[in-house]
Amino acid sequence: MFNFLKDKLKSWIKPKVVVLKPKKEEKKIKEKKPKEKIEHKIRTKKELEEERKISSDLIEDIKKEKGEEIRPIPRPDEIIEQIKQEKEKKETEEKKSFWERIGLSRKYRITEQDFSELFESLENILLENNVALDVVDYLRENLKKELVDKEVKKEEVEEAIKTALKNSLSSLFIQGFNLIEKIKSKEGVFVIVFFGINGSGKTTTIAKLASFLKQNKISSVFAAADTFRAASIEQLVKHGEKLRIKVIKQTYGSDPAAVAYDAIEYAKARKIKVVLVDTAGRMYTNSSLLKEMEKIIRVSKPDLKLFVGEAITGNDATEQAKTFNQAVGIDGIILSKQDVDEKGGTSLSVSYVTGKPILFLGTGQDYKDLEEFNKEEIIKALGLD
Ligand SMILES: Nc1nc2c(ncn2[C@@H]2O[C@H](COP(=O)(O)OP(=O)(O)OP(=O)(O)O)[C@@H](O)[C@H]2O)c(=O)[nH]1
Ligand SMILES: [Mg+2]
Repeated sequence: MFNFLKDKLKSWIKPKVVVLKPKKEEKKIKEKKPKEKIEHKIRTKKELEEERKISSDLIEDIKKEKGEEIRPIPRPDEIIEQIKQEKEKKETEEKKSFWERIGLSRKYRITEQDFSELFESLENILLENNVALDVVDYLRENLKKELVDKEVKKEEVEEAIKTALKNSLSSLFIQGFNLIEKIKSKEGVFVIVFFGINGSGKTTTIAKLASFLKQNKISSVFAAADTFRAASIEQLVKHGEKLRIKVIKQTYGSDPAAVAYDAIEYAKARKIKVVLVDTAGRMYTNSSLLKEMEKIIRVSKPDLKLFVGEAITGNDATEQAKTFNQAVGIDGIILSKQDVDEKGGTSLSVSYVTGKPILFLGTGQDYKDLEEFNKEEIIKALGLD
């Protein structure tokens, strides 16, 4: 996870090689030099000697008169040369990168211009790594507040940027809840319904979660409410056999809400604590499947509606979560396939965009590959701890 992003953020905070930019323009300034010098050599040698003599005679006269040491008055060509050098120096300064500018002073006040320059490169890194646009905008404003006009010692600049980034990223995550405690605190059966698009990992996640609940001594039953996709019921039955968990099922094409209802009744009768309702994958553009989803919710009155999205699909997963949330109001998010997502932008974006917490990360295909979401772990994985 974050293999790409971690390295990029590291080099953003501390550039390994400082390169003057843009190189080409700098060359141009250097090339200009000899040409302009020639212009000032128009005076003849004789004229220059005369000028110098007048100047040194004048100095001698003043010395005699005032009895003190004075510096010769610069000649016009010297003044022009001096102005040119100062202008060049200023231009070179302006072309220096933020890091080089900082290198010149012991204390540094980060200006808006510094920040824009800094953020431009960060923005590219974030977008390349699937961070949603809304999140990039939020980070820009947040970092700006923390960094602009901040006076930092030269040796503390990296730390200040790192801390600001860490704080901004941390604030992206909505505080979640402890699922085990939530389940235990409810009297009677606790119902969780899982939604998401086709193949996002719903059924596998349900099996992983049942195993997690078992470890916490919480019993569960599966509701095979995906009566739509071929072999979906058999898939859940297989998990049930492996985990020794009862599967409540009907035939393909039957009403998913009725399957969920049966499973809840079964759980009530057998004092089973949790009902895990598997549903068919659906695109939010499919209105009949969306209606079906609403009916499952109406009938089963779930304690939690969880969205399962694939981390690897990046902005698509973030958009799906947003749309499912608008359609049914999700309570939390599980991001599957985090193990194959090198970029990590979905986990940084989805909570901020939906305003809902990420509860678990799917990190593989085994039952044990379900991790409780912890934002500190994310910050650590990004090398910002
Ligand atoms: N690497 C990896 N693979 C996963 C993870 N979660 C699920 N998968 C795999 O993703 C594929 C689809 O998973 P399912 O659980 O069938 O997905 P689904 O959302 O139920 O699919 P539909 O029922 O067709 O909508 C399977 O091959 C899973 O093994 C994960 O966290 N990491
Ligand atoms: Mg499924």
